Amino acid sequence: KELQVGLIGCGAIGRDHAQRIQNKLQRAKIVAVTDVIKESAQKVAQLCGCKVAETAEDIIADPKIDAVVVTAWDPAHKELVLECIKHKKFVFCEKPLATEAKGAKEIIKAEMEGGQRLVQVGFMRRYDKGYRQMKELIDAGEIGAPLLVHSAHRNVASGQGVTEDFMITQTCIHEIDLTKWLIQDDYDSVRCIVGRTSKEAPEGLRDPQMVMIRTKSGICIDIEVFLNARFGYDIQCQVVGENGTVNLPDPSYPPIRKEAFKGTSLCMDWSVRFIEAYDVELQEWIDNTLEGITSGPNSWDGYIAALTADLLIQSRDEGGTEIKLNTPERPVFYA
Ligand code: NAI
Ligand code: NAD
Ligand code: ISE
Repeated sequence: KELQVGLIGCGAIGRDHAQRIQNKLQRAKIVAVTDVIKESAQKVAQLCGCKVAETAEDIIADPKIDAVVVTAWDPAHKELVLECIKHKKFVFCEKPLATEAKGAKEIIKAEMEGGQRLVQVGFMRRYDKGYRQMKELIDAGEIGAPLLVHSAHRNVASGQGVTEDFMITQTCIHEIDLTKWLIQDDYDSVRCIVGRTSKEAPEGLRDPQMVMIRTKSGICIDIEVFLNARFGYDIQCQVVGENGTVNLPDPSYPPIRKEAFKGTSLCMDWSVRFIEAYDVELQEWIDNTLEGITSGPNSWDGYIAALTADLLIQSRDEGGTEIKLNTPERPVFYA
């Protein structure tokens, strides 16, 4: 059997995911795409040899479509996912599940009332080989109990229309989810501070920002979010344990020696940095959906990430106060 997929949002990642499903992955076919900008949908439909649906609702309500991929921009995710739940459609939604915890909570409520888990959130770093290797070493006790986590999320340049809130809800959201998964500990308190802003940052965007999180067991996490780092798309993570440290491996590029220089290139593009992770996450989603099950990051993970993001924004806007999280208990439904 082949999963019949409809995709909503034909921008940068929508185009990639559509082609990935159509040409690279197994057991699924993109049958329809849509976008609020008609030409974007037409371009992707042409690349995939599929039809353009007039509206997102046409895709979600189509009985011939088994499952939906949401790659629209962040503020559209909540309503689209709610609509999928209403129609009992499996949905892969790019992160964030919702731009605020309030929206994510509505999704949780609707999904639980429907009695079936239908949602997977695009936290693809959990599928990255490097992070998985780190997790295996930590779980095996190789570095002893984790004490500290240092991370950096550096983009080459902030895209058009990026706001300070997006820095948390769209960018840092990856580390918010990933770190909790990596060290298996709930968050207890959060802070976000801003200092000197880079002259490369556009008007009105305080960039970089520093996020600090303390977990329930006392692990201290720092995350640098820097959207205009210019030199590369640079994702760093180091966990410091009682007996040693473990680092996220950099992507592998061949060492070059030339003109009195020795070194390796840096990745410049987010869409290739985790390219294998996208493939693994979506293939797993396809295979599970065909079996009528879900695994991987679910709505509860999306909700906890959104809750953490809300409080980080509040902390930043209050000048960096430390705020308690009071993480709600994970319902059995999402165990
Ligand atoms: P984009 O702006 O290039 O594309 C978004 C597209 O969605 C646009 O074509 C827009 O017209 C369309 N759209 C927006 N609302 C819509 C709606 N209600 N119905 C139909 N189409 C709609 O953005 P990009 O970079 O492709 O990001 C899309 C989503 O993917 C975002 O939520 C972003 O956070 C996420 N993302 C995740 C990444 C990851 O590493 N997991 C990487 C890049 C993006
Ligand atoms: P984008 O702006 O390039 O594309 C978004 C597209 O969605 C646009 O074409 C827009 O017209 C369309 N759109 C918006 N609202 C819509 C709606 N209601 N119905 C239909 N189409 C709609 O953005 P992008 O970079 O492709 O990001 C898309 C999403 O993917 C974002 O949520 C982003 O956070 C996420 N993303 C995730 C990763 C990742 O690494 N997991 C990477 C990039 C983007
Ligand atoms: C984008 O949406 C992503 O998800 C990328 O992974 C991230 O690095 C970038 O900052 C976001 O805009």
